[in-house]
Amino acid sequence: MSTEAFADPNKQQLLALYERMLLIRRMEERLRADAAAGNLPGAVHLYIGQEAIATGVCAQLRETDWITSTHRGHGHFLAKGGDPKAMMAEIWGKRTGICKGMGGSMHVADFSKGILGANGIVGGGFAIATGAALASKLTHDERIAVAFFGDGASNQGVFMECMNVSSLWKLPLVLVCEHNQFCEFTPSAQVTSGEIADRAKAFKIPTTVIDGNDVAAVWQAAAQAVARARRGEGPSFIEARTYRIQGHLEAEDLFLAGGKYREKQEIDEWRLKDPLDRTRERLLSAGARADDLDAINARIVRTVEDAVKFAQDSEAADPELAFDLMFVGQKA
Ligand SMILES: Cc1ncc(C[n+]2csc(CCOP(=O)(O)OP(=O)(O)O)c2C)c(N)n1
Repeated sequence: MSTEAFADPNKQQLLALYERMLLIRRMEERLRADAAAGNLPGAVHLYIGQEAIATGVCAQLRETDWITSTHRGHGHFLAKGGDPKAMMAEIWGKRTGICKGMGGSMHVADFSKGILGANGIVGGGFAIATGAALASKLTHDERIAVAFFGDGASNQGVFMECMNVSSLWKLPLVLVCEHNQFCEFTPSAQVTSGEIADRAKAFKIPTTVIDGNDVAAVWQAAAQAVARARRGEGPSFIEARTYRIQGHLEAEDLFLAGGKYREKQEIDEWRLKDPLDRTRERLLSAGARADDLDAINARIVRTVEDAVKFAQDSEAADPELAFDLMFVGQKA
């Protein structure tokens, strides 16, 4: 990308980033526990270890900007300002959920916050974000669109189509590839040829490859890409290198049936690069007090407990609603 200089987040900004990452982490740790206990009605794909990416990017967005997400979408939803209670209730399959409990983990969405949805279709967000960016260009409303996607999704053909038109038409789009090293139970190197950034370069889209576990690096790269999109100069591509700490989905052991696709040692090595620990260290070096950081954590823990209680106390989703929500006017 360009060499335009963007400042590092200051201490206040870093604190806000840390708090948002903590929210995502603590929400998901609770989901992990509830998945293991068999309390959740569906599968959850956790974002643990990747929090810096959604957080750093969404911190550069306005509430009116659009994002599209993936099957691993809780982090994007929360980073863009989605309500923790409504998300938790959705995952628990409750009427008070953000989609009335009809979508579950892979469909958390809130159009009022620009969250166009998590998506169970790998690569399903590309065309939605490109369409949103086209709409924004046609209506001159200054909104930009961000598509979050995995390295696996970059092998979908629609990725090329969306890069082609967004570059040609200079759409206000930011493509954020979260390279977490795996595509389900297969290491990326076995399914993805060459460098993903080279695919974007072929369409004359500016690219940058960054450490996705460094929230300040993500924040800066996003600032640059967002500024370019708002200037009407077209799309940018960010590849954020990271690592999926949890399984592809909780309970993956059942799928693997004793099989193995990575070594524990590799996971432990990446734990040492934990984005939250690194941000905490950075804050302490910048003069933050450990007590204050612990107080933020305590506040977040209460937020998560409230969200879980709200979900548990809510009524189960109403299957009858499927007729109204999916087949408008078709009710028998
Ligand atoms: C169109 C489509 N093909 C295949 C799948 C099955 N599937 C679900 S997740 C996944 C891997 C996606 O990998 P990546 O995009 O890197 O995201 P990650 O899971 O690593 O976050 C696959 C192949 C799907 N959901 N949709």
